[in-house]
Amino acid sequence: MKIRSVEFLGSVVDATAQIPSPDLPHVAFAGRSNVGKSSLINTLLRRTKRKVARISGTPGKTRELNFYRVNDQFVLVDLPGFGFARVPDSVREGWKRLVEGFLARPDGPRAVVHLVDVRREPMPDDLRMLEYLAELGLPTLVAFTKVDKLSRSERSRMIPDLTRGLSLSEDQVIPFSSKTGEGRDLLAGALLALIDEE
Ligand SMILES: Nc1nc2c(ncn2[C@@H]2O[C@H](COP(=O)(O)OP(=O)(O)O)[C@@H](O)[C@H]2O)c(=O)[nH]1
Ligand SMILES: [Mg+2]
Repeated sequence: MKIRSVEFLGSVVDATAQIPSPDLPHVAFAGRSNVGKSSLINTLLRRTKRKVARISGTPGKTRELNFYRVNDQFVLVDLPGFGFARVPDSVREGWKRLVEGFLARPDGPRAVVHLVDVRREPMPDDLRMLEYLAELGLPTLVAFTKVDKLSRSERSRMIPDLTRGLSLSEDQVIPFSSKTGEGRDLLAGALLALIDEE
């Protein structure tokens, strides 16, 4: 995937709001806060200088869906991260309504990329999200982020363990590093294949 253009289309704070560019396929990116989502998006879109997604300014601050048109080919939807300690139930509920409502829309995303930090125990929220996506029948790729932090032996043990633990198939899983660029082309290719399938 050669990136020719990335255009910010706007934000949405309500799952029933009109979504931008509904004519193009949408792909949503999800994961707990600090998982490396902004970094992955910037690596995927090759934004090293002009970043599209802000990297960890105030984690957990964003409660909105952000839409970016890529190449007039698809719309990347950056979902708000979840899993902050000690947020009030009302905040969690708001997040759930926004994200789950958007995912379930008939004109919602065609596919989802869910991010999991390869070194961390998946959170209950990760499991719930993957279950929800399976229920909706939404094609899902899972990026295991920050693989540069693993030694070779940790890698060969932890990646299969995590894949099994999350009941994923091997071809859904993409080891990824924003630091080394590992997984970037694989993710781009898998994502385009999912979009083209439909
Ligand atoms: N070593 C390493 N650190 C990363 C990687 N991706 C993100 N980080 C770091 O993890 C932190 C959170 O990254 P960010 O992209 O803001 O995560 P977000 O909250 O999910 O958007 C930052 O300190 C990043 O520098 C990676 O692939 N490798
Ligand atoms: Mg971020």
